[in-house]
Amino acid sequence: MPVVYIGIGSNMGGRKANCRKAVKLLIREGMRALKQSSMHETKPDGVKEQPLFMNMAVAAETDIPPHRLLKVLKSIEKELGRKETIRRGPRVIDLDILLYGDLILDEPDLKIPHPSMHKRGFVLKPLSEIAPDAVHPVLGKTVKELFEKLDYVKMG
Ligand code: PH2
Ligand code: MG
Ligand code: MG
Repeated sequence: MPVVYIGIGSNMGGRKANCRKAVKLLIREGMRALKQSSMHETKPDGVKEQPLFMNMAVAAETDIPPHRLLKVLKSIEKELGRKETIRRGPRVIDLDILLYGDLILDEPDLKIPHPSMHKRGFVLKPLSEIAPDAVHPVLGKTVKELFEKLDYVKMG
């Protein structure tokens, strides 16, 4: 079974509780959670005028195929109260597929690896905690290498 890495973020309401609930729901939906990072408070990237985020990452085994998994993540986001708001704006919960084994997928509705994961401290820091040796299949670099290359100061 492939190991999938999911990035989790929240900057509205009980941020830690939202992240914890999301992990529970991932398990309910058939993901076998193998590892969870700790939670990291991070400065908002993109739209700056919004509350600080809580970010974490989870490693899970699953045989749910990628598009089906995307639907599962969207339905969990909805169940936790996420509403459609501005792109990159505040959200109760955000669940993103970062890596799906060594799969490379480039479709309009789903790109794997997540197209900006290698530029984002709030993704790479928690991910490097649980999967420093996971390899980005497009860039051919480990998560640890990608994290070390980042301008870490930007992350907050
Ligand atoms: N998510 C975004 C935009 N900016 N910044 C941080 N720190 N953490 C996030 O999860 C985040 C963000 C859009 O998905
Ligand atoms: Mg996101
Ligand atoms: Mg998202």
